[in-house]
Amino acid sequence: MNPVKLWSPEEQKFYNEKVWHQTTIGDEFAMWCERFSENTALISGEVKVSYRTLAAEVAGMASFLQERNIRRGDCVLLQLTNSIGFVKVLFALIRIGAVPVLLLPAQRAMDVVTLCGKSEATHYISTDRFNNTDYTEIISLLKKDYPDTGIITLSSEKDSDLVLSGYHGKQEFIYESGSNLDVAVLLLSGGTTGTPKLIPRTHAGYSYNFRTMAGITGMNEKSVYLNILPTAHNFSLSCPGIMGVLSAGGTVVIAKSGSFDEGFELIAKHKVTITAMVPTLAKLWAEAVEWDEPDLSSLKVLQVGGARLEYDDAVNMRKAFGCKLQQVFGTAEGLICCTRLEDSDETVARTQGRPISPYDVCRIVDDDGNDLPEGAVGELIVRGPYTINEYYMGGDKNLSGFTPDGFYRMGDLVRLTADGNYQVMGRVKEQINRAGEKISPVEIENMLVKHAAIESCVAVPVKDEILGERICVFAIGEPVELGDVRDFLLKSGLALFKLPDQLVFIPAWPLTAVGKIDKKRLSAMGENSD
Ligand code: OOB
Repeated sequence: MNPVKLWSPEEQKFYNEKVWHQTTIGDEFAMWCERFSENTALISGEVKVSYRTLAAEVAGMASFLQERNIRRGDCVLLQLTNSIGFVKVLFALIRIGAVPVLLLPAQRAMDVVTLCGKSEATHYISTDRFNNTDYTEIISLLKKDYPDTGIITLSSEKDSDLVLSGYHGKQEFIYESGSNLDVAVLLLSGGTTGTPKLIPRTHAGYSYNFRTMAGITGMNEKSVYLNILPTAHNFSLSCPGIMGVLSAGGTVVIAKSGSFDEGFELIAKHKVTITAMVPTLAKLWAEAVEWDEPDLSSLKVLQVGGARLEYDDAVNMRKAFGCKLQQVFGTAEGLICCTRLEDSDETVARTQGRPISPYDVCRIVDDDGNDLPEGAVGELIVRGPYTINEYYMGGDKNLSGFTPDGFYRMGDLVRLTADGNYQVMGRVKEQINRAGEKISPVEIENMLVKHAAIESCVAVPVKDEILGERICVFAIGEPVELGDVRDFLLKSGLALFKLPDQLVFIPAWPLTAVGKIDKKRLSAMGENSD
């Protein structure tokens, strides 16, 4: 792994004294397992794993991975569906001091190959097949471009949980603790251009993140967290997510799908106390509550975040779920804001909350980087003890993504309310937020102009009742069907969730006063031509 730009020596000294633990997440994991050894750590289907068993299985897995030549500092691509296997491999890698690159299950070959190159990954760990993704295709492409990358495949047998085929760690794994400023995981950015960027989260910063969120959401040994969103996403991994819940000795129940049928059953059966969803999913579940009448009495906290939550939806959700609602406005790059459990219903429904740390330095600035007066709408920029200072191997993304004085540009337009909470008003960055999935228009456009019938095209977000925003492509050229375009993009390697939902052919581009393509206008046209 290459070096990563960290905080200034003064900041490091201050954070080390006031904020951070001096341990690695690997050390901490071992401590949780010892402290909570008899508690149930994970549940998936009929399988229950105690902390004691988890520690032993992670050690076995770590030994196996070491036998496969994975070493401290190696970057390892990890592309697994939510499962006990995922959690085991994740902590095994972290225990070794290797750095998991957390790919989403839906990531296609093109992204995987590019990220393999960027991270100089030594290994790729995945499963054989899941839903519509054939991982063998990804593997054969990887082998072609990076023949030296080791491939480890987990098979998905046994109640669809992931069991490693041929997995047997023969000897005890060799453990040596690292520095709290080593990189613990590489997360993927929501991404505004093409391939996602790599986000280097250090042990110190990342554990501070999940520990603080665990405190704010009141996690303890009795907490039962239902994991629905992809485990590889920052929300479900550390806000408090799996890591925060395990750090408190609680239980993580792993759902196999996002369906409310399964979810309601799991909540009732395992007395789930907290779960996290994107707004679209929470809305769907809230509607289902009305006619399904599930037993949700154990539920204390419903976290909703990742995309804009409308006021009315927030009100309905709280009623339907009959528990506290918490809005979470965060980013994989660091900063997490959220409403607090003791906030009034009005604050929770109207705002996206406030930073989780007193040491987060947030500013709202105009286009020229000047601070704006209170109450004004501007871009949110931030630095602090768990926000990154650069992307890993970021190149010029490190210039555009951060201010010269080291603040991360969130790319969101926000305003601060009189009671000190943020409201997300819109975006500076070009990005489509489709049900919480962040999609770069440029990526779709670059691929689609290669289609024989399309001369030029622009992808824009269009307001959508179900998805929040849907992907609408405007094109100039010979009209073809949406299905044709989707097939073409899929064959070109675009991820399923990035496929356009709507296609509109127009004779000429609407332009702004300065002659740029008027994307706001296009978004409005997309709404009307549906
Ligand atoms: C979460 O992280 P990312 O990295 O996938 O996306 C971050 C972006 C934010 O910059 C913002 O544009 C949008 O997603 N966003 C929201 C939001 N939460 C995130 N926009 C409006 N309201 C919200 N509540 O999405 C993420 C990471 C950790 C926890 C929760 C979400």
